[in-house]
Amino acid sequence: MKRFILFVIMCLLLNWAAAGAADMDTDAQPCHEGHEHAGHSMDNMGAGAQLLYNPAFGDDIYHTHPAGMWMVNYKYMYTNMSGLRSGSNNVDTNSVGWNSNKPYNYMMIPTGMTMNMHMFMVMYGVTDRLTLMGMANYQANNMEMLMNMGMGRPYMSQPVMRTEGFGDTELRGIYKINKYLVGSLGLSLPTGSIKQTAPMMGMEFRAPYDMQLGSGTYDLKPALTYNGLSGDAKWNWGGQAMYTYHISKNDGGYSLGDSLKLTSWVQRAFGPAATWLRLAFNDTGRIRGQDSEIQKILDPVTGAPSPDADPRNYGGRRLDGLVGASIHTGRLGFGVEGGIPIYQYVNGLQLKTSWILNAGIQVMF
Ligand SMILES: [Cu+2]
Repeated sequence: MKRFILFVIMCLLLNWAAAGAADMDTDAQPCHEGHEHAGHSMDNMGAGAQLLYNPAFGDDIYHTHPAGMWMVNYKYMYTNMSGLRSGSNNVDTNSVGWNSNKPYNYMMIPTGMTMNMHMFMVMYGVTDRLTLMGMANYQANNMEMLMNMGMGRPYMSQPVMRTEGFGDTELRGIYKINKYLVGSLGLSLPTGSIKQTAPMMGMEFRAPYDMQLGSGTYDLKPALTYNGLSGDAKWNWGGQAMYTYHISKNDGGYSLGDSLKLTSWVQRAFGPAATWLRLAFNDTGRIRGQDSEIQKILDPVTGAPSPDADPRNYGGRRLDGLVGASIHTGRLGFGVEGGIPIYQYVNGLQLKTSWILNAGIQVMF
């Protein structure tokens, strides 16, 4: 609830920023008329004008297209997690072990994880104000773990736990409210599996929540985006607030925590290239409910207790700083963006994010 209230407040702020920008607008910018969005102006905007690319190779920055225009985008998103954290403190592997009076009592100790996501997105401008978007993704997750059986026994490395497959599918309607503001509503369909399995200690379990591929629920994802462009079209800046609401519990008996995502950026164009700085903040709640199959991992006798099988070890807040660059040739654009967390707070005991990389290619026609 507090996240949703914060989402509403951020929307009011974005609205206020847009109203302020409209007030400062002079009538001396005729070249901007008819351009739906800086990131998608395909024609030259006259002397000194630049084609600006959306910093959409990282988080999606929602925008509209002119009627009849298509955009197809492929994006690769990589997340590298390494080491454990509790709250905002790092936790040494030696503080986690089984029945040996360590601060954290677990047999399985995650030490690192990589997430590879391939995203495919299609957009189409139905009218000059309304754009529809569809997005699918394919993911591959790998987790490295140590095992500790206590009683002074050593930490033993375990085979990498892997899951792979299609994730959830998103459909989104995007509406251009005015020159600066875009409102949108996404519906996420539960196409990603929540029943991936993984072997641990020679037994087959349903894999922990973070190794599953989807939310298992229909999710509503409203967003509001503010986008500004300087008079010479060289500078582009903006902000976006998005909320994810999991409508119900899934077949497994739980729902992932609702989340608030805020991002803001400043971008500068240099001829056919552009470079940007971006901040991205994410606040996600704990998992509500539990999956009785995943819960079996926590059984001290027949399981392999691992922190990520406990729904209390989910959610938290993270602020990332990112830098990116893009280049375009005609209808084709390429972009890459890298980032590291500036601030990271996790509920309970979790792996921490160490760096992220996004790279994409998009074509408009
Ligand atoms: Cu687009």
